[in-house]
Parts: sequence; C-alpha cells; structure tokens
Amino acid sequence: MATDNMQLEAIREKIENGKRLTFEDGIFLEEKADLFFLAKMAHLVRTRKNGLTGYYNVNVHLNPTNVCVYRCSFCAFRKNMDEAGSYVMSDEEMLARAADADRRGATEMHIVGGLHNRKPFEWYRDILSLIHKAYPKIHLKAYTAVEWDWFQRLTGRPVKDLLAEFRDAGMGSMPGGGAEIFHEEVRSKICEHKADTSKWFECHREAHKLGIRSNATMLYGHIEKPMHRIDHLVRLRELQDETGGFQTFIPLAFHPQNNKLSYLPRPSGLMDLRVMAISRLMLDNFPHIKAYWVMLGIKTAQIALWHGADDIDGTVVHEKIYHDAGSDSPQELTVKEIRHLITEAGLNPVERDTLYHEVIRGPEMNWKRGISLTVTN
Ligand code: V47
Ligand code: SF4
Repeated sequence: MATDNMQLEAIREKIENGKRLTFEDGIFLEEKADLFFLAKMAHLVRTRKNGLTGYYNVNVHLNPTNVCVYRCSFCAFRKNMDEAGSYVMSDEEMLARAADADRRGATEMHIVGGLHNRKPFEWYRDILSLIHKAYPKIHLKAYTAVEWDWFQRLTGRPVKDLLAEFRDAGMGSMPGGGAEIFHEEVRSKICEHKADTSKWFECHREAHKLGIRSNATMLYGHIEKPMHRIDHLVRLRELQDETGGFQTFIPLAFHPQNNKLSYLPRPSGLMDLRVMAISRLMLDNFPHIKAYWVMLGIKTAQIALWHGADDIDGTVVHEKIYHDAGSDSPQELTVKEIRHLITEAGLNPVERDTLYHEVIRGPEMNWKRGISLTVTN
C-alpha cells in the first residue's frame, strides 16, 4: 500500500508534468496535503498559465430586484414581494446606474438578481437593451443559469432561443452564479427548488455552443464535505473539456449572516486558501481562477494570488448579495487600491475586460480594447 508521502509525491509529479489529477487525487489533497504543498503546486500551475500577472477589471454591479420566488437557505438577499426592504428598480434608476458606470470608466456591468413573481421575461431582456443602447461599449455580464432556467419556465421556450434573443438585446456573457454545490446530497438541502444541476449545465453548454462565454462558481464552507467540492470541480472540468467556453472559476466563501444557515461559522482563512489552491489544481482546463475580494476580504484575496488565483475581480460598486449576508469588505476599491494590492504582492497588475482582452486607458475615462490575454494550455 502506498504511503501518504508516496501518494503526495505521485501527485507532485503529475502536476509538474502537466498531467491531470483524478477525483481520488483531489480527495487526497483535501484530506492530506498541507497548505504549503497546495500553495506551491497551485502557484506553479498559475504561473504556467498566467505568468505573474494579477488581473482586475473596472465593473459595476446591478441587482434589478431582490424579490425572489425561491428561498435558498444561504441567501440573505431575497425578499418576498410585500416584505419591508423589497425593491424593484425602475428603468430610470437602472439607466442612472449605467451612466454612473460609464462615468467611472467601467468596462462591465454585472447584472443578476431575484426571480420576481410578477415580472415577465421581457422585463429582464429589456433591461439589457435599455442599457446596451445607451452605453454599447459596456459589456453586460448578465443572468445566471438559475435565471435562464426561470425564463425557460416562464416561456416554455428552449434556453438556446432565449440566450440568442438576449444576446441580440445586448448580453455579452454569463456570470457563474447559481452553481452552489452540484451534488444532490447538498443541493437538495440548500436550494432544492431552483435550477437543478443538469439545468445549470444545460444553460452553460447551450451558451458555449452559441459562442457566449461564461464563468462558474462554487459556494463552499457551509454543509458540504470535501467529496462534494471535488465532485463539483470534476463536473465543471468535464464540461470545459467538451466546450472550452468557461473563462474563470470563482470559489465563493459562504457568509452566514441573515440567512437560514446563520448557525454555521464562516469558513476560515485556511479553508479559503486551500479551496482556492485545490480549485486551481483540479481545473486544469480553466484559464483563470478568481479571488473575488468582496467575499474573501481584501487581505485573503491578496494572499490568494499566491494560492492559484490570477484575478481579483473589479472595482465593484453597489454589491448587495454578500453585503446583505454580512460581508465586511468595502463597497468599492479604487483602481489605485487594486493595483497597489497586486503590486504589493509582487505581481504585475493588468486591467482586463470581461473577455480577458487588455484594456488600454487613454486620457479621462477613455479606454479601448487591446489584445486577448488568455493563453489556452
Ligand atoms: O449563486 C448568495 C452566492 C452567487 C451567499 O461570474 C452567497 O464573475 C456566500 O455568481 N454567502 C451569485 N455566497 C454571485 C456570483 C458571482 C460573484 C462574483 C463574480 C461572478 C462572475 C459571479 O452568490 C450565488 C450564490 O452562490 N451567494 N448568498 C452567501 N450568503
Ligand atoms: Fe433567489 Fe438567488 Fe437568493 Fe436563491 S440565491 S433565493 S435564487 S436571489
């Protein structure tokens, strides 16, 4: 029988030679590898793919409504229709948010929200055309698989038609939310009613087939076990083998305030870094891994850049989902602060757009799209 050391050495050899890790290797890393080993290996893979670059972008969040028909147990953002604190933004408010984004030189608006009991699918589509017509340069990263599944339920139409229609209205790409944990043992306990795992994958597969890029997430640090996390990563890796349409993977640390899982502690800093590194190692076909500072906190996000992450997300203004759930990170980081975080970590800050082209800034808030920065290997 192989000893733990022999097994660890075999994994090291695989990583150094660019070979794929198995599900069992992933479990072994979860259970036996120390943080130094994980960091060293993940950093090797991150430098192979992205050198010593630390990517960031300039973006703004828009959550058009917090009214939601679902009741995911981890969610602190949703409200019932008539509940105090519920809101639906007007077109004017959303346009004002887009104008603000434009003024700040944002290259991206990240648009996600609740599934409103009374809003038809056209409301969601028209938000995109409204903003896109007024500010065509801003990339709209809009609506998670859960929302696409909801539009499908509302209309009875195939998701590929809906995606094409929304793309024509201005959608640029799909964010990675709604993935939570794919394994049924967990999914059935934390979000049993919304898009199931096969629907989540169907939406992303169809998007990729249409040439629409997307991201993927994993909500960790609640009731899931290591096996569920590794299963999640392996499933994502399989779709990426098939389509190549994923850009970035974003591990999302569970925030326990104001939701039905408030009895759970927050994941530790150690867990944040371990999950980041293991994600980098398992997702050998994902070009990027993002340390989303809003949920990790600035300090952990900075260190995560040495644990497999190559991207720190954006300047992020008006984020609600995590802040409602108790995130104590600020609402906004300036470009200067983000660049400082990255440089202080010994890395080279590069501004990217949503599709990982370099952003070249001129005077004032003028910017143009440069070359593609993603190396596929
Ligand atoms: O799916 C909700 C998560 C996600 C909580 O694609 C929570 O670039 C922790 O998808 N604690 C939505 N997490 C956010 C999202 C995202 C974020 C950043 C970048 C990108 C991208 C996508 O937020 C949900 C859920 O997993 N979430 N509540 C909570 N209490
Ligand atoms: Fe609704 Fe999304 Fe919250 Fe679930 S996570 S309750 S789908 S807003």
